[in-house]
Amino acid sequence: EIPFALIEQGFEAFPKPAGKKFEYGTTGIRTKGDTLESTCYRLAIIGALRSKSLNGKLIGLMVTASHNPEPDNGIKPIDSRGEMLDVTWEPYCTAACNAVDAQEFFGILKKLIHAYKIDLKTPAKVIYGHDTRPSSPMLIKAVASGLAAMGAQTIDAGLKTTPQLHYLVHAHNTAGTEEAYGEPTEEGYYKKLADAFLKLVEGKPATSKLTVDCANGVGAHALLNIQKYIPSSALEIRALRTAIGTKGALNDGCGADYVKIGQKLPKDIEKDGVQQGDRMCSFDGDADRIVFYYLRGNPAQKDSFRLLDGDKIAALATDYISELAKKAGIELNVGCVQTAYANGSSTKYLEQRVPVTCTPTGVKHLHRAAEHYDVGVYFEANGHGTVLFSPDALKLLSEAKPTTPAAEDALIQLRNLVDVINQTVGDAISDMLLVEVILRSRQWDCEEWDALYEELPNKMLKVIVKDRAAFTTEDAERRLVTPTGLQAKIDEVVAKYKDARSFVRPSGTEDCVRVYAETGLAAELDSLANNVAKLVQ
Ligand code: NG1
Ligand code: ZN
Repeated sequence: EIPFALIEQGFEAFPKPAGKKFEYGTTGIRTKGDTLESTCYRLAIIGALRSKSLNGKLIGLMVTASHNPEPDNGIKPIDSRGEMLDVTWEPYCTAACNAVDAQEFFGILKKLIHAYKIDLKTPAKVIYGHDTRPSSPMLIKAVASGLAAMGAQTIDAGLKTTPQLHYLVHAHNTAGTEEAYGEPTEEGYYKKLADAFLKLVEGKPATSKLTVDCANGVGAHALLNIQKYIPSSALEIRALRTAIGTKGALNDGCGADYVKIGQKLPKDIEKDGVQQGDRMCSFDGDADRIVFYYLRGNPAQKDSFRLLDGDKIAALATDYISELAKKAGIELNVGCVQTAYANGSSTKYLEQRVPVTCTPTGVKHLHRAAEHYDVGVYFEANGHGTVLFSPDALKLLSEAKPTTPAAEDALIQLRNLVDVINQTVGDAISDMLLVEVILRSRQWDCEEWDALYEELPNKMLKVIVKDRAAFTTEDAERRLVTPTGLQAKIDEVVAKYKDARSFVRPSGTEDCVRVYAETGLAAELDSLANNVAKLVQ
């Protein structure tokens, strides 16, 4: 039996803001933090049911709003293998969060229990964590209360990066099995990544120091901790924007999103003595994204800023892994997954080397597509991504019998790469180490990496519209279906520009519509973006 009476108490204690409509978006439910208590309480109950439906496997609930402004927050359920929640559960989540009274909420729970034949006697086990936002403690209380009402067994993971929580879920559920992913603790996470990293760079001369913008978020905590396991002789790190406790600092003028969207350095970073050629990177607020950048040529010039985004990381990783597989004499089908936001030049570059898939925005889509390859490299342009090795690939790697020392060396590198890369989700810390390994191994700095291809000038605009739900898309979000007739108008505008591409889609995490524009001619970029945006308004 479901403990309706108990659930109802919490339901009344965490009332839904009147008139507010919640929507399960790109990564769970995300909006202003002070409106989310009811949602957190309700998703905790659904989370407990999800665990029961998976035979009591551990599932996760992460309270974060990633790169969004500090007053925002969100809650994201994590499935038992550390991946995003099964998409077929999303409509139930949306409906549950919008239920106006306890009866409607119970009705949705009953439907869910029936649809997935959930045995309520199965115990539920849920781990939850949060980032550094001021609203997190209050929301965590609502989560804990929902789980308590369900009698779930809980693990309060406290302050974690999003990828750490994904890691913990997967590590717990595989502990003691053949697939054991790692020790299911935060320390275990650091040790696993650090061990693999140290093996990968052993004997390779260290490159120059890496400057890291931690977005004043939880990434600062993780970076500080992993440095306990990676001596500065192996990787010299200069951590900036680490003010976790400072109100209003999170993602403010810094972080991966600020750098990627603005295509510029974190605000005032010159004051930290950043110099031409320095290798720099930025995490986002929950440390699941990373972008790199440096200053090329005269730093006083506007175009000296050079961004090495998710697309460039994908190119770097794809080439490197393909080469290692070849050297190791192993047939691996390496593929790459991108979204419509991938720069046209990166797609062209990758397509000349490996199969490339385009999916809708949101890592849940990329992740699933990447699983179709032996090695699936997936990155959103904004720096969210990872590399997945399929069970078959892992088997090949463990069973291969290399016949030359060079092949053996390549094989060992591949095996260690699997461990340095977070296999559950995009992870800024893990991706940072991956990039450092590849650059070190090639004895490259940013300039050589940057030279893989030249990006087409591109731009993203946010347009506030009355109802973003009026915008629906097809063809991996590259074309609008509704509002009727709008796509034809966009096509007409785009046709006027050379080598141009532009598309419009509703954001899944913010109340806006995004316009992306890309052209062969930098001088025409603003005009293209603005003209498409005008059509949308
Ligand atoms: P939306 O708001 O749906 O565009 C944004 C990012 C996604 C993803 C999510 C989750 C872009 C264009 N969109 O989604 O890639 O990272 O946030 O954080 O960067
Ligand atoms: Zn994030």
